Amino acid sequence: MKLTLYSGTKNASSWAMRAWLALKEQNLAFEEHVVDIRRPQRFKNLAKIGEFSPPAAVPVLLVDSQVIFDSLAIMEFANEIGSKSLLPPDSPTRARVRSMVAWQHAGLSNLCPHLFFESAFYPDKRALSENEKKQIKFLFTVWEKQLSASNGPYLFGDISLADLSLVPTIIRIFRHQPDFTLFPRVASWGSQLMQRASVQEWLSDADRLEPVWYDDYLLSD
Ligand SMILES: N[C@@H](CCC(=O)N[C@@H](CS)C(=O)NCC(=O)O)C(=O)O
Repeated sequence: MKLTLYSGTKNASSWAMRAWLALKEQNLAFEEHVVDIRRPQRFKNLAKIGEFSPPAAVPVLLVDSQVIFDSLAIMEFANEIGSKSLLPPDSPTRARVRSMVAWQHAGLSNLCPHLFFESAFYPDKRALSENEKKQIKFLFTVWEKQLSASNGPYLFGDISLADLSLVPTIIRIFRHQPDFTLFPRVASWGSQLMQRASVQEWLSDADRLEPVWYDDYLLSD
């Protein structure tokens, strides 16, 4: 079975990162094609993806000649064929992991459109707005509670798709110096996640790239 991943520019493609992480965490060998999704070449490059994948977006995984699109489907596929399990063994907990993943996939919060992935790689970060701090506090409260219930080190004990799907969100929040005072478990969970070999491999490439600048960043919300 030959796996070919059409990924995206590493400091701009949070969705591709999720799929890529799941494949790496499962030790699956794959050929990677990084699609340059920066403007203006983005449009021409994604149109080419549209020739074989209906959403014309990345990530896309080819399994031999079969097309799997959407990060979530790719993550689930990696979980199924890889050597370990990224979902817990019991059904209710497995469903709760999927709840977290689905929440993230459906947008999670109003944070991401303002604190976009690209901003995690800007050399100079703006301060978080009061609204962003409020939303981060809410997410941290949810995660702290879950980490306390599972006793960590990851959200549901062992690493799962829930943790991997949240990595890009963690990166953009953690790199904007949030207040961890009330959230020690979140601080250590996020740091541990960011130290994983797979995440470090992606970040070392992403950090070397020219930042993808959007003026909107300075408007916050
Ligand atoms: N729901 C999709 C979202 C994919 C997505 O929006 N990818 C971005 C790059 S990170 C993209 O290719 N956007 C192009 C477009 O939406 O036109 C997934 O999870 O894979």
